[in-house]
Amino acid sequence: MFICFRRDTMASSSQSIYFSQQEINELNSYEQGGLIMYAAQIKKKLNNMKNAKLNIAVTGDAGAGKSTFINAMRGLRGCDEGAAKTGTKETTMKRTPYKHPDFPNVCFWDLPGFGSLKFPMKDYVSKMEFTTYDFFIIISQNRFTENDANVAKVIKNLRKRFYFVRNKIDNDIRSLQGQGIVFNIKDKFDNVKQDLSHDLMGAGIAEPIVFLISSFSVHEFDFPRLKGQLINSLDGIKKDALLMSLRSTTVKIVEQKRAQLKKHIWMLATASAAVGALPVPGLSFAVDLGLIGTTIIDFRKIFGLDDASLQRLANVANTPVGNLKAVVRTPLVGEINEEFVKQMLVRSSFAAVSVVEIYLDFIPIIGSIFGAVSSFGMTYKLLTNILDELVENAHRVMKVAFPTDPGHP
Ligand SMILES: Nc1nc2c(ncn2[C@@H]2O[C@H](COP(=O)(O)OP(=O)(O)O)[C@@H](O)[C@H]2O)c(=O)[nH]1
Ligand SMILES: [Mg+2]
Repeated sequence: MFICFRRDTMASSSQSIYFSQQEINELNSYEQGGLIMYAAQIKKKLNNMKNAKLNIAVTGDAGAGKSTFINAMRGLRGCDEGAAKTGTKETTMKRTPYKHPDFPNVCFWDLPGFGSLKFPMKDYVSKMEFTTYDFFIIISQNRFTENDANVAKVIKNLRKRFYFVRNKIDNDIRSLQGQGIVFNIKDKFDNVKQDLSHDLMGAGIAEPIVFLISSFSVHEFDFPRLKGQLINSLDGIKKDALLMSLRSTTVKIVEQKRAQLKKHIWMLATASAAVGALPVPGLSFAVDLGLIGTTIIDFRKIFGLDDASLQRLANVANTPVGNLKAVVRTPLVGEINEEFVKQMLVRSSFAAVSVVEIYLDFIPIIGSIFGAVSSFGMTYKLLTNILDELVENAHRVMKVAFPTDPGHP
């Protein structure tokens, strides 16, 4: 088998998104030690990636829509199991955590608005444990207040990021329409943003970033742009944690997930070929069938193609789940066990494996070792095919769920 390595956009090994230079040096020092040590290290990294924690704070006055926003980010409606209660009077002065239903390492923290509390800012900052978050969302249902600006200043001093989210924009649009006012939505949005930015700058925020959203419409207004900005503001494994947890509500998100997961596959293939690899009857090479099975299940969840995710998407998109399931055309959504994985490998081993393009996060010195191990190439190819198949299905599902997304081919 001929294998050609492709390093994607990486200019040099020091620019790995997942590995520090020290880790790369360590990995490359295994040249003499062989594949097993190397692969064990890679597997450790995969586990770290899976367990990467992300803590997102959402603050703002009572009634602004914090709980509804948190539910939207988790793909839930207010009535769904595990959803944050909405429309209720805030009775707690404590922060409340809401884990993502599928990716519990991603946690949204509902913080009572500073304005509703009777204690000074420094107490608010320590009680709400400001130092523990990766970034902050400051949410309002109309203009931002001085309290919002003061909270932002504290966050800035902590060298953390914050975003201003003006929620309930659907109400504004409805109210204009109700009055028979003709307006251009882009101009209207620009005006609202200018006003909000003006207020915030007046309160001492240098370059406020403002998004206009409706927490009821995750695929409309600035919601997709907000998600994009949040993803881009993070690096490495935290970036992946957020991206993978986001519901596949736009073509862009699905494609970003595909691009990012492609960079995981060489690691998964290395671990499968070396760490838990066992000879498989009927195959001429040893692989870790369990790891491949778990990976398929993880990928499926990431693209929202498991039963629970499809149901949640149907709820949010207000479409019968049967309409979504009708366009799913892959056996990858059924039961995944080791026998299933083996059959896939047996079938794919008949396909010609001539050139495998491998996306590497960095060029390992022992890169040539992969070429010698056919189980690496087979697993790599299998997982790449699986990823592409799931992505095609995710696109079909989304086209039914959100037919207005302009990104559809
Ligand atoms: N029209 C509209 N209503 C919203 C939106 N977000 C929240 N709401 C409603 O506003 C009320 C307060 O929302 P909630 O999430 O409980 O606010 P919280 O007190 O900040 O947690 C509830 O009745 C929500 O249904 C939105 O984007 N658009
Ligand atoms: Mg609430």
